[in-house]
Amino acid sequence: MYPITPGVSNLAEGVDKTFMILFAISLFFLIGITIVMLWFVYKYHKKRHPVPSKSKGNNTLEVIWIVFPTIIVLILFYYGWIGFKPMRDVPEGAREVKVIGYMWDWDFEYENGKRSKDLYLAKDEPVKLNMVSLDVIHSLYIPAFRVKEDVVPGQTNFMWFIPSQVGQYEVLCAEYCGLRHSFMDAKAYVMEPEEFQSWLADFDPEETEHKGLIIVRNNACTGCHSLDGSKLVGSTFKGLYNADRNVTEDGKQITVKADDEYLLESIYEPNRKLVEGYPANVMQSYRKIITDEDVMHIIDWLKSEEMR
Ligand SMILES: [Cu+2]
Repeated sequence: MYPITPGVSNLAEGVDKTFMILFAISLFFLIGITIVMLWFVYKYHKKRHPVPSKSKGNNTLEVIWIVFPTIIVLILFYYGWIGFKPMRDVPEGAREVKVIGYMWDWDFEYENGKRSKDLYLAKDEPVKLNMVSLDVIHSLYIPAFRVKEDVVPGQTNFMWFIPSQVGQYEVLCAEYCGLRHSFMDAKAYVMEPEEFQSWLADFDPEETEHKGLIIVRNNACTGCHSLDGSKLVGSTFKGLYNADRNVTEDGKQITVKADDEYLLESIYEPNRKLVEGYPANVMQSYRKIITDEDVMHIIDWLKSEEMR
């Protein structure tokens, strides 16, 4: 359940005003048309009007129903434009955050290289999100800020806003993107600027993660393969190295060891030896995407203490 929060960004007022005007006009016509319809059903019932009458047209009516709707759509356009225009005008000096969407998670990267799974923001500071997708079309949606923008592979989209209230808000994917689309959520934390600065500074670029893990994460492998032993769309990476695997190869069931050779093959030809309990043809070949050298880093990482 998402509580209905009031809009807490500089863009919220324009969006909410447009929505309310649209809603009010729709409600007016819903009620108006329903009443007239019910009245006509009563008034022109066959019992009271056994003989249909002829009508010859009515110029006054014609003019009214051309002019009125035109005025209404122009009003809608005006408020839509007034609400939309500021969304495209990014103020100078806005903090830039890179957003990486992939099946099925979000990564946020800040100017100093710090990365996070949730979005951290400073209150009253403009932020511009530069958004890319590693696979299919996603859509970054933060209802409380009244912002939503598609994240399209092969291009960088952006949105910007100024969060105006400290708090914790929902971040969602609003474009159906596959099996675990509904898991593609995160939080947006709006903090006081000083608090945000100390959060941002709490990061040691020297303290790098294992290269294999970085490759695995950058290729979005973790969308399907967990790091903690839980079963997702694919099997987990935890404890994988040298484990026995019950697989089907050419229709025959065999048991193999997840050694270097098997791991390399599974990345390049994932459907050749299919592990029991997992569907075929879900994973594509990474031959053209992950180099032999990168595979060696991944295997090295799978051998490491944290993954055994
Ligand atoms: Cu998505």
